[in-house]
Amino acid sequence: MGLLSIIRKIKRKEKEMRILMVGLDNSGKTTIVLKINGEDTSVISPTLGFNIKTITYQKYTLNIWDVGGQKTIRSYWRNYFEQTDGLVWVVDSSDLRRLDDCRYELHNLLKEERLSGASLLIFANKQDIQGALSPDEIAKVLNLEAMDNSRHWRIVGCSAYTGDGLLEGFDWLVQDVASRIYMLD
Ligand code: G3D
Repeated sequence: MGLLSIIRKIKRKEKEMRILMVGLDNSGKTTIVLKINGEDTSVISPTLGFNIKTITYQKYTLNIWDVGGQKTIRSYWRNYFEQTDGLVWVVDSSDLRRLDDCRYELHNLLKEERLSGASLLIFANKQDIQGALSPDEIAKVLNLEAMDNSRHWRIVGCSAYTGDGLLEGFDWLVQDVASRIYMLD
């Protein structure tokens, strides 16, 4: 039995998924994880290293890795790629100045071989802020249509403040990952 089959078997038993949350700093990654887990989002400090949160979502255990996005630590993202089932790329849709940077970092990340099989959810976050770009506009600016055809991806507008869109996004991601590693059970 190959290593991949063994990993699949263990995961199937535990119904675990490994989710990597990335994006530029300040995009709202930590707030999203707290909100989805029903925790207080009023006091948040920037993620300097990484946080791991294990949450139960539907019938799955999600191990969510929330990795800091400051420019100086982006080169360390690659240390977290191994065995990633789902990738969540969080965008601050109101930070128009940094969208070029955001597009560059996303496409750079997607070149990574070890992430080639991961389902990709893009959260167009901070939709509650006036002037924020819509998910369609974000998709255009980030040039998402240029992505590899084999990639499973979706963009969902959300607000980590109000919680709007978070379940829609995670539902899609978990179902998409499950359809690959648990054969749709
Ligand atoms: P990060 O983990 O990606 O670095 P954080 O981002 O979760 O630390 O969030 C960065 C800042 O954005 C925080 O504000 C947080 O409250 C705010 N934020 C996150 N999501 C939303 C959202 O959906 N809407 C709005 N309006 N703000 C959001 P502070 O003031 O603590 O820096």
